[in-house]
Parts: sequence; structure tokens; C-alpha cells
Amino acid sequence: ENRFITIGEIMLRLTPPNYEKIRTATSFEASYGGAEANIALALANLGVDSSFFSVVPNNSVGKSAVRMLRSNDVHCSPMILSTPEETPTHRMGSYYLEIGYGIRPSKVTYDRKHSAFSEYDYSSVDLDSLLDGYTWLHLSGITPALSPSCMELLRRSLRVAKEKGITVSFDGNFRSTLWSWEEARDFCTECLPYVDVLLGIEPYHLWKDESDHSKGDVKDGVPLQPSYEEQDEIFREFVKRYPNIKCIARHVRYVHSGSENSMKAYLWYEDHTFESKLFTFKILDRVGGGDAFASGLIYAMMHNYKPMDMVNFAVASSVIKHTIHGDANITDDVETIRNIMDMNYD
Ligand code: KDG
Repeated sequence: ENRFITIGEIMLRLTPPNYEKIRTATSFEASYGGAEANIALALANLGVDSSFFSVVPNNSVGKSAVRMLRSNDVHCSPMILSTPEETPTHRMGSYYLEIGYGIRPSKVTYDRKHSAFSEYDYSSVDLDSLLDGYTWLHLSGITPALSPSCMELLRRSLRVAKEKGITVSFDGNFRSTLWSWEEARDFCTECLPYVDVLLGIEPYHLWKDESDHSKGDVKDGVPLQPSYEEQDEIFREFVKRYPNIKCIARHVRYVHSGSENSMKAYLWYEDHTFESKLFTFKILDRVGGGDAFASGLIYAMMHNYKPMDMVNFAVASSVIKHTIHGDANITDDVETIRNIMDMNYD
């Protein structure tokens, strides 16, 4: 049986309702977000045994985050509710999300510095017993950008997971507001030998400079659109350097105008490149779209889908997230995603 765990920061998300701007909003909707928490929630929602390790302050804010996770079937027994002695600022990070409308883009403003998660001293955490019994660990490139302690936590988790034979998925999740592209590239390169399933790092960009990265595929504007042959060659070159990587997934979102979008993905699996269908959709809330892609892929891999179904399920999972308010992809059931996946878009 699959037992999934992920490690990362959960934050309070504050969103002005009805596409209002932060400047003029008089109220904010409170929910929770964080790339790894989003994946733990989405997988639990699909019935996977899913656990989350994080640190939140032992106060009403931290406890309400744990309550939200628990009420969505995420196991929180590994969570640490820290004391003011352990994390003196005693705060949970938050972020404000101004949801764009049509041509007006969404805006994320972090208020997460010195959060309990980033301040905690992880040297006392016994990762060997924490990770015991799990079959899958998911990590992201956000955690190491938060603090030296978090970076060390990520390094150690990778090593321990490898020793224990746990499948490791890693989503590069570059956040330019947290660290530089060079720092991210160097750290992600260090992680690659430990990774089985790689997401969110454009393999092509790993050895390029930031100006190339800015042409990356998930930003608004004209994306880089590799052909199937180009992508296949990129994957092939990449796995020559990292033969441990069994699966690489790369999703490409095309922004046509305003809120009309389409998305497809390439998947490297068992020495082949698979290309998904092109899905077209409108955006209600795009935050967590990459996490929904990751959770869809992880679910499909855990359930031994055929590679074409894996990649189409992952994209369908992301597409449906774009139509749902909130960070996490809480759908009615697996069928909801499969129905999108089976639609004929051609
Ligand atoms: O992937 C979604 C995340 O961007 C959101 O949940 C906030 O974790 C977050 C981050 O660090 O950006």
C-alpha cells in the first residue's frame, strides 16, 4: 500500500473576495495554502494515505491550519506545534492573493519571513523515524529557499529517503521572490541525484542563465514551446546525467488572451517521451495549478496508470484546479478528473 508524506510550509492565505484588489478590499477570505500542503490535501482527497510534516506555532492560528488538514483526511501526527521558546516569533507565515480578472494578472504578496516553519531548528528532528514506513516522499524547491535550517532539512530528508528506498518526487517550484535563479539552480542540481520523479524544473534551463529562465513556460506572455522532438532530446540528454531519474514531467501553460488558456504536458517515462492532449479552459483561481499537476501525476503513478493516462490525468487534475477557488485541488472524486481527462479536445 502507498503511504505518502510531504514536508513543507503551510501558510494562511488571505484573498479579497470577488476579484477585488488588495488596495480597496475591506475583507479577506481566509484559507490555507502551501505547495506541499496542497499536494497532501489533493492526494488525501483522492483516497491516498497522506501525511504532512510541518511546523506551525502552537496557537489558535497554527491549530486551525492543523484542523483544516485533518478535516480533509491529511494525517498530521508528524506535525510540530512549536512553543515560543522554540520559535520566538511564534507566527505562521501568510500570503495575500489578489486574484486577477481577464487581462489583470493575479498578485501574490508574501508575509512569511521568520515564520515558525523557517525558524525551527530541525537538527533535533529524527528523520529516520519520521520517514519510517512511508513509500513516497514529496519535496519542493520552496523549502530550501526559506532559511538555512530549512535547506538542511531538505538535504537530510533526501539522504534519509534514499537510504530507506522511499520514492522521492521533487518539484523545483522556483520562487523568484525567495532566492535568485542561480541559488535555486545550484541547490536543485545538488538534489537531482536523490530524485526519482522530477517536476517543475525545466531540464533545459538548468544549465542556462536567468535570461533563458525568464522565457519559462508558466509565466504570462509568450511561452517557450518545444516541439515533441526537441523535448524528447532535452529529456534524453538530461537522464544521461541523472540516470536515477525515472520520470520527468513538464507542463506548459499557454496564455492566449485574458482568461482563455490551454495546457499540455510532456512526460519522460520508461525511456520515452509522452505528450498529453491540449486542454483548453478558463481560469478562476490559478494558484496551486502546478501542485494539482504534481498530485495528479503522483496519484496516477501510484495506481500504475499507463504513461499516456498518467500525463493526461496530471494535466486534467491541473486544469480542474484552475476552475476551483482555493489552493488545493479538492474535487468530488477521482472520476471528476477522469471525466475531464477523457474529454475529446481535438
Ligand atoms: O504552488 C502554490 C503555492 O505557490 C502557494 O500555495 C504558496 O507555497 C506557496 C509558495 O511558497 O508560493
